[in-house]
Amino acid sequence: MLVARGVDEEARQLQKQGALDLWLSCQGQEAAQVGSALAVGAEPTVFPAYREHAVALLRGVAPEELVAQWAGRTFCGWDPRRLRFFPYTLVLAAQTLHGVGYSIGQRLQGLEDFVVVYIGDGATSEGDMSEAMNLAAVESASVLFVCQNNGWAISKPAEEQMRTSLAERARGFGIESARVPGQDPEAVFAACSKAAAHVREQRAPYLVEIPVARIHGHSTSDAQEVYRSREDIAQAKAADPVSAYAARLSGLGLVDSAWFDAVDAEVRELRERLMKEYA
Ligand SMILES: Cc1ncc(C[n+]2csc(CCOP(=O)(O)OP(=O)(O)O)c2C)c(N)n1
Ligand SMILES: [Mg+2]
Repeated sequence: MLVARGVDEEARQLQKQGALDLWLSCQGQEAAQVGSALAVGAEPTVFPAYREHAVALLRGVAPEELVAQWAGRTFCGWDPRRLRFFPYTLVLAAQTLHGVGYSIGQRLQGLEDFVVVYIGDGATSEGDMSEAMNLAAVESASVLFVCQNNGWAISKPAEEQMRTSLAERARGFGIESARVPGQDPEAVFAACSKAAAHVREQRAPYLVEIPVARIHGHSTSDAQEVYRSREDIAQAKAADPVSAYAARLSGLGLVDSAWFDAVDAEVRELRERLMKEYA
């Protein structure tokens, strides 16, 4: 979580300097991403949206590969086949159908068919998501949908987009689901472990909805102060999962300042690597 936070912050700075054209921050969503990624492990193929930076880093995407597309250097940046982490998908919800189709195709060939699809709350309003959930349910596809509900589709609040939770909507399609708060990586890990076991054992889809708090604007081109109350932004910052979990682990005596120093050094090195390559 600390590494993802550091890389994300460096990318934000690089964008301000004009080295990147755009950046979509994952700050506030690290616990949801790390908890879910660690719970599913290395086997499944992951179909991300576009801000799953912590998942990408855990999958082995190098920081300089992660930001390459945002500098306009390439379409993707990493090797999706080798890392089993597909390219970021900017066309909202397109990855849901790609993921379900991929899983079905893998099963037909007798290959690993466990697929994880990441999606935001706003993208679930796209027809593709409904088609993907229905197809996954009908075909009993081994797909875990992980929905990070950060409450916003750019400036459109989630409560203006839906009358039910995503977890409830999934059940309407015949997909089992759970809703777990995204501040605590251990709670996310537990819920996603259960979900992954369901997908593996039942060979059936599952949806986990994870409410998270988006700390920054939708992208570096978005001034969230225009449409979001000061209190709401302050609350998101106060609910920061990275500092909360760091404080919790320190309080329990599980990590000490030497451990934090070592992580800081790793983060500094990665940030310097990014600066050298892009600034
Ligand atoms: C098909 C399509 N329609 C509209 C857009 C413009 N757009 C980009 S991001 C976004 C909001 C997505 O919100 P959400 O799915 O909640 O993801 P978040 O950015 O909050 O992580 C919109 C409307 C797009 N990229 N693709
Ligand atoms: Mg959203």
